[in-house]
Amino acid sequence: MRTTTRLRALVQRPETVFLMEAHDGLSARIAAEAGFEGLWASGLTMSASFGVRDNNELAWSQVVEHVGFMADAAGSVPILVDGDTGYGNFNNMRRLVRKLEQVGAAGVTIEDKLFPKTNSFLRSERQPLADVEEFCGKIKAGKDSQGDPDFVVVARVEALIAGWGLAEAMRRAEAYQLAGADAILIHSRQSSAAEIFAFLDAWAGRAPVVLVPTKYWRTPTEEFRARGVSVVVWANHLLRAGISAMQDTARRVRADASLLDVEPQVAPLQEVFRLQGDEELEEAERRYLPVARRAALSAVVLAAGAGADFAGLTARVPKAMLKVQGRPILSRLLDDLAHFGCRDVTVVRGYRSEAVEAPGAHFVENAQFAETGEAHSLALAESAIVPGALVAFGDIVVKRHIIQALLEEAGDGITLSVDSALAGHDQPERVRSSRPDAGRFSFDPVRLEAIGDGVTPAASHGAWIGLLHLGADGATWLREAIAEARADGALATAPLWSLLARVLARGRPVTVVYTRGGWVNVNNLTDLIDASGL
Ligand code: SPV
Ligand code: MG
Repeated sequence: MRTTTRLRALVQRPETVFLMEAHDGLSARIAAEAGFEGLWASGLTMSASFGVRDNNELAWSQVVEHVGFMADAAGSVPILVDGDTGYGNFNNMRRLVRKLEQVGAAGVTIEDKLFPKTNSFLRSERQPLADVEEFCGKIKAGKDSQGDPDFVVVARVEALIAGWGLAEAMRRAEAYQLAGADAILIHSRQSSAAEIFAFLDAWAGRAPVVLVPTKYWRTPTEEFRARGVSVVVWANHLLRAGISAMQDTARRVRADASLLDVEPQVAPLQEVFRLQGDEELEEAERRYLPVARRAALSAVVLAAGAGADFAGLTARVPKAMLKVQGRPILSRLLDDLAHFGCRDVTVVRGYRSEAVEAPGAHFVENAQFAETGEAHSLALAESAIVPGALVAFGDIVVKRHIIQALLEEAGDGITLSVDSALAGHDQPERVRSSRPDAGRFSFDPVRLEAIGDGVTPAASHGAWIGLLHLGADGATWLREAIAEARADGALATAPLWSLLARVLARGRPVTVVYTRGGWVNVNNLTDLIDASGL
């Protein structure tokens, strides 16, 4: 149902409806969540929330734009907009109605004062009233320009506010009803509802009546219901509640120079995100974003090994800390990962662990690095095997385009970077896949068919470079493989590729992304020199 149709039904039904004031998208959502059937976009509180006066200091177009945010936030809950005097003559009113409809407002109230208006509770007797005939023309113009037949136009009578008395209020209300107003808002600044009730008695239900009991707030709500009042507007209470809470919080934080006392009292940040609708965005990201960018990127880097062939260079540091072009291999790798948004890094260290530095990383210690292998190191970091995690050897130097290509292809499963330049070579991480690297783009994913000892060097299509991405399923599959290897006693000394072979053996699809060179696995001095050339 359209919000206009909803508001019209609320105004026309016999029971009283209560509209809650809102002044921005957040308060609109809060009021809608509280269960209000309709909202009042108050001129006073919208102005106040901008820090300006209720004297048309906000331009009409700013109000319209602002109401658009409120309508988005309120969803199916209709908004009656306080349109002040219509911001000019009949012509301005026409444009106001058309624009309010476009941003999703369900109705507008205009008051019979002069532009620029003053709030009804300020210098009330001095407030000039509009000429009745001119104001009737404005109502007609508004009704004639609405595109949606259910859009509601409320005419607000300010005769009691300005001290003109009941007879004048009646004369105006009758004229406005005849001009086509859908309802009459009769306003009062008295602390008792006596003059409002006198009006209601005289009016005798000729058209729906809207009340704003800001000043006669003591009146029991039952009295409004009993008199058949159509709409009661709680016109400014969310803003005022916010002012009190903000003043109190500001004073306390200022006095304490600390958040200790305040933090438990204020809405949790999580509540802010919820009200902003973050959950919907997360859901949309699952539908529309490439997989690799959905989950926050994290990494597990295996850097426990000593590295043998370095002519004494690794006497005090593990090979991941050897420098390539002046920077440790590990630092380079972490910088490259950070470039792609990876901030959450777990480094498994073992040999000379005190020499492994990686600012911001979590460390996991593999004290048995000498007797264990890669799979054991990875298993120690099992809690970091999560969707969106990259797993990397700590001794690889890669060009960034390799990481980029991997992330672009990454799916829900497991995706590996494979160097096709090593096809036919006798590499430990040799790979056979569903097709060799044809060097051209293809829509068909390349599937891993076998890895490691299961592939003869001659039959290999390349070698895995020691970098992989885990999607939501992939993280589960890798943990399953670790559990299986642990159960059959193979985990301690197993190479990482053997876990991937286990994943394959369970029939899980593993995707290959080809690269040609552009990386070095640093295993000896020659590799170190090669890596400097990248
Ligand atoms: C408003 O909320 O802006 C109103 C009601 O118009 S009153 O402030 O009482 O005039
Ligand atoms: Mg107002």
